[in-house]
Amino acid sequence: MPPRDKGPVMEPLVITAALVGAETSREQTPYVPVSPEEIAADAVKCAKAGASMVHLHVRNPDGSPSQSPDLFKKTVLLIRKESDIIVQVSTGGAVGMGVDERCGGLEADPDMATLSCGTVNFGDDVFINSWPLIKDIASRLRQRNITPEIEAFDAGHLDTAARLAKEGLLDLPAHIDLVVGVAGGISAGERQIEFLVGSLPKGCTWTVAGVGRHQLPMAYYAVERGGHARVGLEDNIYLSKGVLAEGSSPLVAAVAEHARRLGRPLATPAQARQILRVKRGLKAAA
Ligand code: KMH
Ligand code: ZN
Repeated sequence: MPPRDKGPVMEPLVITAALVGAETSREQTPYVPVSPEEIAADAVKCAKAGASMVHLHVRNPDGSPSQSPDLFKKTVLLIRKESDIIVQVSTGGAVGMGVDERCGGLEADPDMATLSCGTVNFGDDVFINSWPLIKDIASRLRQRNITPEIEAFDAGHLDTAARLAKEGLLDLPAHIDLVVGVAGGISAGERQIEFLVGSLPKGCTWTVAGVGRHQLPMAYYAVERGGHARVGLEDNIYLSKGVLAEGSSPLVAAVAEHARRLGRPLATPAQARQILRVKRGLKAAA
């Protein structure tokens, strides 16, 4: 997609690399990292390519999804030895996990964690986020002083975030990830993004995570609109039609290149902490 005309000066771009996920398999792509060492190495490559945040899941040695506190701790430690990139853990985990298991990554003392704000059909499955479960995870994040990233898979999830704030469980403005293109959630398109952005609680920052073939076009659109972008093998395994991305860093590099063409600077991890209102400062390398 060709870059659009340069607009006004925009704030530095935060690129999030979603490295692993719970669903992407080695059968689909040999490039999905599995061990803590592989995940950390990919995180460092993504940081070098221009990402200022990683969104993390972990895997058992056989490749199946895990939310093991020990695997998260090991992975986060390895990343922090090499990089000051923001570490955001998933509290979504995999479909079917209970809330305690989903919150396993919080034991690794991350900078941020996701907070999904509604139930959504997820392909053939259902990703369940009842109101009591959302409140439970929000309370756990608050107790641990971990900054949430709201995950909105559909428009009503933004209303749920506002309701959380009303009940004192979420500070606004917050950072919100607009996930578009999940089969069962809001579809991927510029019109959909415009509606979601127009529906955000006042002052919220936003990222777009496009799923599948929509990933790069939606990321480019977000860059042009002054939002932020999430890419990586969790959501999409292809760099272009039929060409597998060799890890998440080529996808990060594509978004970074698009920003460069538009004259939009990339956020450093320190700038990203400011932009996303991350409560915790830089972690000392272990
Ligand atoms: N794996 C999905 C069911 C998150 O990380 O917070 C949920 C997910 C969301 O990936
Ligand atoms: Zn995730």
